[in-house]
Amino acid sequence: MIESTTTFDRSGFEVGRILKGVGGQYEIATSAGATVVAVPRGIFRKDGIRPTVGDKVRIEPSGDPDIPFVIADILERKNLMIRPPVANIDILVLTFSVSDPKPDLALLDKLLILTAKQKIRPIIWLTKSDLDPGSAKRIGAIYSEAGYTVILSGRDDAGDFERERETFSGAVVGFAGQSGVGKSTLCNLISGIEGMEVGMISDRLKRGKHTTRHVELVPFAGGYLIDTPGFSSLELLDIGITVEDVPLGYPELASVGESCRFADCLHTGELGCAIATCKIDPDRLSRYREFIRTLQEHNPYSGKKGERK
Ligand SMILES: Nc1nc2c(ncn2[C@@H]2O[C@H](COP(=O)(O)OP(=O)(O)OP(=O)(O)O)[C@@H](O)[C@H]2O)c(=O)[nH]1
Ligand SMILES: [Mg+2]
Ligand SMILES: [Zn+2]
Repeated sequence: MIESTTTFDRSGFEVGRILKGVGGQYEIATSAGATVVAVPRGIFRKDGIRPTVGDKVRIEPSGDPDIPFVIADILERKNLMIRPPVANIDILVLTFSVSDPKPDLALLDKLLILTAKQKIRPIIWLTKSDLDPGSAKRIGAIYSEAGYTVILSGRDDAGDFERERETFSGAVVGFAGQSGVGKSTLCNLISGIEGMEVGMISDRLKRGKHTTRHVELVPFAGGYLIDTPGFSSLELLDIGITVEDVPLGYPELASVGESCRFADCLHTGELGCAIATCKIDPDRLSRYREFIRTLQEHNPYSGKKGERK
């Protein structure tokens, strides 16, 4: 149950940001500095619009002493993530453990495509490097050479975070990744507040128990950290990614296109393709081709222009 701590009684609208939602009620930090509880106005449900954590909203008094405010309006969103369900993110920390659980690099590559499409800055954070320092270095190098910001950390050691501390300041920073990788641990470590529940790793299954059950914003350095529940699969088709979007997640492919015979070459076997001259990790390239193939199977007419010429 969310407690209302409101003290302001202004009439008219107030703007705020949704910090969390439980059972159809939303906790909102207002620009006036109060934290209030509000329910959406009935009309949202009719329109199929759901207030989402991170939303900037306009609220007004409801007249009901139990829940004193209603959400009257949702302001235009900069972006909307479905998994985790969060609006208006500046940075998404793609959190992967080098071991326990084993990193799913296809999931990482899919999230890199998604963040590029949504214009969210990705930061790759590899946790548990204490369990396998060699793999941490190897995976970290693949992605930093591709052009991404990579942070390595270990148990009770924020690792490279200090180097990137300024990047986090004033930003709305979400954490996404498989269950048990250490997202809640990182939120606690960075904020210095033991606010997030951290799961126990089951010895038998070597998997994290699904401890974080809802999305929540934690104020940090003038912005917010957003802890989210873990997830294990993401289908590109389900999140609206098309064949043309896939290359967005591969900055290392950006310049090779100029050397390919066709300007819109997808590097999947087209005539005159210059992919052999590109310095890309072979596993990343084969996952890229697999994504293109899967999406083309669902829409055979997309992304084949180069072959038809
Ligand atoms: N060895 C080691 N263990 C870690 C590290 N970071 C987190 N852990 C442990 O991993 C387990 C899972 O951590 P959580 O922070 O709950 O993971 P989560 O990503 O929030 O998991 P969900 O909420 O289920 O999505 C806990 O037992 C942590 O103590 C690390 O860098 N090294
Ligand atoms: Mg968690
Ligand atoms: Zn090519």
